[in-house]
Amino acid sequence: MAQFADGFAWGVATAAYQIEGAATGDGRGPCVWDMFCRKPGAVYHGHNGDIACDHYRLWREDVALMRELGVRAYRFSVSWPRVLPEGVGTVNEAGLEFYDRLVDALLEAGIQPWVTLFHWDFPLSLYHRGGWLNPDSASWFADYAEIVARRLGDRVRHWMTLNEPQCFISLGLQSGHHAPGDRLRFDEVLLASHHTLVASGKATQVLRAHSPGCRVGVVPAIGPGIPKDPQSAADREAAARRTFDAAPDSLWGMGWWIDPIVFGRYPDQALETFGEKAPKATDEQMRAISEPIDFIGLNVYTGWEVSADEEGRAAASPEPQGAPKTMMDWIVDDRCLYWGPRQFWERYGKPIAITENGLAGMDWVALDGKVHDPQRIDYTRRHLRQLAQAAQEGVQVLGYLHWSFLDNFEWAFGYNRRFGLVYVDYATQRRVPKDSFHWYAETIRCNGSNL
Ligand code: IFM
Repeated sequence: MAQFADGFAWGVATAAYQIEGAATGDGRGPCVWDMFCRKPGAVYHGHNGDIACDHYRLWREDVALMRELGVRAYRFSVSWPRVLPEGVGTVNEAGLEFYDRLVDALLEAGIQPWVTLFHWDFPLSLYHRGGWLNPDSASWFADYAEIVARRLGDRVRHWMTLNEPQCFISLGLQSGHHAPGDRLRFDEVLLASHHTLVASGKATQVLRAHSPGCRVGVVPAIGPGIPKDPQSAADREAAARRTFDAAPDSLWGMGWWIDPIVFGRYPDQALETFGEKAPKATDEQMRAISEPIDFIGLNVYTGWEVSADEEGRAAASPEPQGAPKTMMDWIVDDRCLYWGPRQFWERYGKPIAITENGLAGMDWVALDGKVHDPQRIDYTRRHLRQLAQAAQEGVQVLGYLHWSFLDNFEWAFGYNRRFGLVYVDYATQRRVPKDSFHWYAETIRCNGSNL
C-alpha cells in the first residue's frame, strides 16, 4: 500500500501568467509573454493571457474550491511585473496587496502557500535592457525578491526562486518557441543561463534574510532517464547520465543547473562539452550561485527509457508503436516519478518536492453536466504509486503538487490543452470540478491509501 509521511504536502500548482488575467489591471506592467502572444503565428490561434482564468478577480472562489479539494499546499507564482511594472523601481502596491490577501486567505483555509518568484513573465522593460543577458539581471531579480519577501516572508514557509530555467532559457532564448522568441548563439544562451543561476542564488540569500525559518528550493523541469533493466547497474548509470549530462549546444542536462548550486561548480562533463562557449564564472558569482538550498522541486511529466551500450553510453529505447501519450505528445511512463526523485536524491542528497506532474487532455462538459477524465485519474494514480515507492525506499519527499489546479493558458499551445483538476469554461469563467478533482480529494483524505 502506498504510504506518505505525516505532513506530506498534498497540493496543486499554478502560475501567474497562466491563470491571473488582468494583464493591464491595477497597474501591472507588460511582460515578454504579453508581447510574444501578439507576434503572428507565435501562439496557437493568437491566444494570450489577458484574461486567462480571471483568477485575479475570482481568487476567493478559487481558494474556496481548493479548500473543498482538501489540499494542504498551493504553489502559485508572483508576477514580477505586477509587483514592479518596470521590473525595477516603483512598487505597484495594488499588485503586492493582491498576493498579501491571497496568502492570508490560503492560511485561513488551512493551505500552506508555496511561492515561486519567477514563472516566465519577465518584465518587458527589462527585456529591452538586455534581459537575462545583462549581468545586472541577477540584482534586478534579487531586488524584486526582497520586495516580495519583506511583504510575505512572515507567512510563507516555502519559496522557489525560478521555475524551469532550462525552459525559459532554451525555449525562450535559443529555439524561439517561447517568449521572448529569440534565437541567440549558444555562448549567449549559456551566459544568460549563468546569470539566472546567480539571480537564483542572490534571491535565496534575500529570502533567508527576510523570511525567517523558510525553506528555499529551485525547480528544474526534468525528463529523467529510465533504466531499461532496473537490475542492471550499467543501465542505471546510463539512465542517470541521460538525466544529468550535457549534450552539445543543449541545456537540457540537469547537471549544468543543479551541480553549481549544490557543489559550487559546473560539472566537468558539461564544461568539456561546451568548451570555449562556457561562461567564465567569477568566484563571487559562484559563491552566490552556491548559496545552500533546502529542497529541489521537480517538475516531472515523462521520462526516457535507456540502456547502456557497449561503451556504457545511454542508448535510447525506440518509442513503442502506439505508445500511450498525453495531449502534449509526451509518453506516459510512470517510472519517471520513481527514477527522477531517486536520481536527484542520490546525486544531491536534498529533499525532493514534486512541484508539477499532471496530464494534458481535451476535456469537455458531458451531457450529464460533469467532466469525466479517467485518463487523468489513471495517470496521477500510477505516478503517485511510483513516488510512494521511491519514498518507501528512503528518498525524502516533501510533497506532491499536481499540475494544475485549473485549466489554463498553456503557453505556445494557448488554451488548446487542459491540465486542470477543475475545468474552466473560458466564455463564462464557470469552474466545473472534474472527476479527477473528486478522486484527488479522496486520495488526499486517505493519504494515498486508495492508490
Ligand atoms: O504549463 C507548464 C508549466 O507552466 C511549466 N511546466 C510544464 C507545464 C505543462 O507544460
